[in-house]
Amino acid sequence: MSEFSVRRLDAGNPDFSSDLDGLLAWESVADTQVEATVADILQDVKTRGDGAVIEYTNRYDRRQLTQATDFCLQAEDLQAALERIPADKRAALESAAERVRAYHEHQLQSSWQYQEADGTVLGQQITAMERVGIYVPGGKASYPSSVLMNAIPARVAGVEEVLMVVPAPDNQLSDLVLAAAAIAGVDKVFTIGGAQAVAALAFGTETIARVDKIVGPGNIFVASAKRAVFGQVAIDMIAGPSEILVICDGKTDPDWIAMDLLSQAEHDEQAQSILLSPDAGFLDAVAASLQKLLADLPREAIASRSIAERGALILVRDIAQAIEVSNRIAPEHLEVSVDNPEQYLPQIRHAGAIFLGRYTAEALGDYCAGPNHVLPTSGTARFSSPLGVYDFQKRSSIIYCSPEGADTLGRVAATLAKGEGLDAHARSAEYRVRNSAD
Ligand code: HSO
Ligand code: ZN
Repeated sequence: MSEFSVRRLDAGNPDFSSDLDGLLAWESVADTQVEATVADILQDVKTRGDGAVIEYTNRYDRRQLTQATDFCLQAEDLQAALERIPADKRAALESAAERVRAYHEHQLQSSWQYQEADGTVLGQQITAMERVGIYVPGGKASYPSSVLMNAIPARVAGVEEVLMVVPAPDNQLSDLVLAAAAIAGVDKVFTIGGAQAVAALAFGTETIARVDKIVGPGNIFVASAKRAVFGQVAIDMIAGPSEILVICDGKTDPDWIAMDLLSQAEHDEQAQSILLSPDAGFLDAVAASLQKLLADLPREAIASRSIAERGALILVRDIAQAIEVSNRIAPEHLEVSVDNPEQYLPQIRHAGAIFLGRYTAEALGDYCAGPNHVLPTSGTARFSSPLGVYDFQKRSSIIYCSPEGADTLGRVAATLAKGEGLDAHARSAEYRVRNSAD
């Protein structure tokens, strides 16, 4: 077992504010070398299409593709994967998908309009994007649950075509990922990844139709490519490492809380797990539980590094102070493991997802509670929200002027247009004003 240690902080300490800054500091990797490589790949795919995609895929993923059809999976391939996976896994995926779909149906926005006294109608029309692309990483971060979380909101929004790209390094593909794609209703799957896949989705190739939005996590090349194509297409957030912050009054089983912290720590060494409690004895108990439980985790090496490097157990005065600290951190996941947790909701301002009560393990939200697990990280919950149906819908304004409305509004618009020195605007409005010759 590797050396165990976890940082202890005290919110009552005068240096706490700078301690917290140190704890939260995280460099989102922006590497100019990577950016230059990505720029070349993007340009190459933009000009040479499928040929470039095939070359990069053969080089980086050690494939032997000779033509574009070699990276296209057929509906039968997805169906076959669904039939190959064990029955219990299939049932669990289907039940998670059903719950995620039901939850997201509540997010559907609808068009609205209202009529003014003179007959003018104003409104907003909601439409879905036509085609979106989901990036699914290969290898160790290839999560079937993420396929559901990205594809289902797009489907619920009414997106016509949902494409998915997933690299198959050394021809390895996860059956669970393909089965999840089948269950979520993904239309087409291409077994490509990296910046070349992002480029193909953003610009289109002979085989891959250009999408309107690219969502889903990826490595530094993928993140850098998504940043670079933003504007050409929409993208979701650039996700940082996973985070959990637990507020506990000290009355939950310390093993439960320790395992909740470890559940995010096991994602990667840079993941961040923080516990806030007013009970110093409880912090000691959780530290002991962490040490005991880590020893038996298959991903012990990753989880213990994450806890040692980025974890913290923080003593607070009371739950109110815990919430203040949590608002400052704006965590991706916040567990409130106390009695009557709902009473604290009005004070919680910044968190990607809030898990209320001792029984609500964050892991349930990762898989099957219903809400999305694609959440704002690294403090971005201050200004952004979970991935949702609204990310695949857009709004158009509707204006219908009655003759009376055109008369009233025309006078206002013409006055403002003249003030801006824009005479065609003024005259265009005045044409529709009654007695405009007067
Ligand atoms: N906790 C991750 C999502 C996930 N967990 C996928 C397990 N699988 C998002 O922060
Ligand atoms: Zn997770």
